[in-house]
Amino acid sequence: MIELKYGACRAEPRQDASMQRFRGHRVGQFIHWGLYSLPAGRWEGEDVEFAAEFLPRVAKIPQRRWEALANDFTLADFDAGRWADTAVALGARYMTVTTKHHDGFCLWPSAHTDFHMGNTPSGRDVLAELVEAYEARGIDVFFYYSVLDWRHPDWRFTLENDGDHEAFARYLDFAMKQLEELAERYPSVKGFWFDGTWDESVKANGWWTWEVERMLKARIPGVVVNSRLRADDFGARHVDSNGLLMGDYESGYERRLPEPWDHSVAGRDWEACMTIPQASWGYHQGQWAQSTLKHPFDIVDMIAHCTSLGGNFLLNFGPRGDGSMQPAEAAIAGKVGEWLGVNGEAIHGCGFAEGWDYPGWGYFTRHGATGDVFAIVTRVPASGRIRLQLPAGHSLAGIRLLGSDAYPFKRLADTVFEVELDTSRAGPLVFALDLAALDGSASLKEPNPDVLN
Ligand code: JFZ
Repeated sequence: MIELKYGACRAEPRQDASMQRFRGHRVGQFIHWGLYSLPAGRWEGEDVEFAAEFLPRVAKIPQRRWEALANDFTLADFDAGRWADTAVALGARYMTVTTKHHDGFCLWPSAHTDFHMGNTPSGRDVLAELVEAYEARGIDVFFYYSVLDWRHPDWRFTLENDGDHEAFARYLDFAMKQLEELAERYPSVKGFWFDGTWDESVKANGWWTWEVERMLKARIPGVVVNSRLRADDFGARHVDSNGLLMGDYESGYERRLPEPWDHSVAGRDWEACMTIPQASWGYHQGQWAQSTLKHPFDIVDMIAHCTSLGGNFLLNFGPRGDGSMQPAEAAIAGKVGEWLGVNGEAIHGCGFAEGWDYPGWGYFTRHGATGDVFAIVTRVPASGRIRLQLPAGHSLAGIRLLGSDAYPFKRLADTVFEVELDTSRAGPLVFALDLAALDGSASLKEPNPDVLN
């Protein structure tokens, strides 16, 4: 172990109530909304086939013209309650919203810049409205904050000379003040999701990322912070120079998931974030994005995949410039939520099922409190049948199809069982397994009359 002043704060996952609550959520709603939602990937009549929130950089838009978008950010069709309703429909337990993205525009009236919601025609504090609407529906709110800031005069990508060092020190001071402001104005926030920390300038200031984590934790008891914030004394990111995770959970899975058989990731908390179109976080109106929307059942597959490895899944939404949700995204949320409404007991509060090998046809999950094991079938084999391979010493007393009843199965060997799938049902099937000790001494339930032994 090398001596680190700004490394990980602990070696093991947090076990306090706030962390356990976050861990049990499993499904969250990510929201990217800002001035980029107005042009929505199109500038001067041309679609720019790149993430919509990168439009000012990719299309090299002059700063004045970008700032002028604030005059059109009228919130003509914005209703925080309607957004929160889509999160409820999705079955999300938390929501993470972009308080400030790379362009520097703030969704709250910040005292430390003029580039904020308060200086748009409505002058409304969108962040306050969102916190209120989501929390009224029992959904935890998290803040995304980009440390990278394309607009601030003191931002630096690299630190080449004394002038850069001085400017960047002022920038870090500004960002710290904004974060203190967010913590003070919205004290019910449950966590922070940092982004834009990959540049050399930030990596050379690991102390500041450590200080941000400390400050937030001192001000907001239980607050949860992602690993992407952090760099250590030597500029190592996410994981410190001793191999320990910084922040409270790993947030490096972006538009990709770990291999489903990679059980090593289950040892720490993590979250994957995912776009609904192929590659844009902000609303992109072009065919390029609109033709690549993911099917709700493929999203269900990803949710099950993450849960089975002890991770959360944060599904991104890009509301439109007028504040309305994209109807296609709202519809997808509804379909995913319909599945979760029937099968959520295999997801919420569930995680990695120790001892259960990865089955090619889907995933096993286990509920943290009850110990119940679930089989989630996302890839139906050509035979229409799956094999349940139980850990040594276990037997199967019965299985139940979620949203239905006891379901027939066949014993092939002491710990191997076969289930013929009802392929007439739409969406991944989930079976709750009623396990018993192999010697029969500890059968948990009455013998199942449907067993086709
Ligand atoms: C960042 C942002 O640039 C993007 O606009 C969006 O907000 C997203 C959630 O985060 O993009 C990233 C960040 C990290 C990686 C890739 C894209 N990464 O670690 O591979």
